[in-house]
Amino acid sequence: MTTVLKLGGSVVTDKDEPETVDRAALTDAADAIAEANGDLVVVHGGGSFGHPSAAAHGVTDAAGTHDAAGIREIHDAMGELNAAVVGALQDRDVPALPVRPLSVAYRDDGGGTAFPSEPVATMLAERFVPVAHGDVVAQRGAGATILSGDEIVTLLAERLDADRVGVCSTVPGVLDGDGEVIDRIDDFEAVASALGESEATDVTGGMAAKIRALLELETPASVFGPAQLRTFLSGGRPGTLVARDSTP
Ligand code: IP8
Repeated sequence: MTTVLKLGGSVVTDKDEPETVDRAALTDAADAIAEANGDLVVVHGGGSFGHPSAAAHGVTDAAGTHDAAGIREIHDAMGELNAAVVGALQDRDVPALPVRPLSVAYRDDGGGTAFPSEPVATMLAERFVPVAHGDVVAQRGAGATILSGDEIVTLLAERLDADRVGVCSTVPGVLDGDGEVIDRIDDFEAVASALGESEATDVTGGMAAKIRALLELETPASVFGPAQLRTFLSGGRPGTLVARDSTP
């Protein structure tokens, strides 16, 4: 059983304070992950680490830069957060290892992304827990652009033939216009108007982009909040199920 879990950047960082880890939230998430069984790949977002520095350098998933110092700054910020996540997991005896996308992933001039999954698959085979993160990656013809954690989740879930996909966000699921959790989404247009923009600086498109990407997957995905992480990791389907067909 292979599970790909996204820890939202806003879950593990204080999104309003630049480059600040939310220690209590990270501790809770690491405790829940330490209790989980089976092959697990963790992917975390940028939160107050990646997004402000990407915005400062005018880099998004569509707008690139050739400014090597800026690219390094974004990558270093994400490296700092990745070290905090890997460290919190290793403190609980989870055999977590960092996976740094800038060194392995890249985009072609049409924006198609390659993320070689062999290093991650080999880590899983050796019983490690790979921890990847949204990052800045080289793109042919554009310098470097942002590769979101959500896109990494979909790429790895496909390449690793994942059995389960979970996206842990700050909200308990995808919310409708009245603030209620939507049980299931199988069509983007049906929920598009309810999916607002992310409040803090988010250079990769917030919840709408997440749902679009998850609907591309064959494996159904669950979107839920931090309080439901244990339920998801123990086999439950909390929050919103995003599934493009009638898979139960
Ligand atoms: O928070 C973006 O990852 P995301 C990472 O998953 C950077 O969109 C570097 C902004």
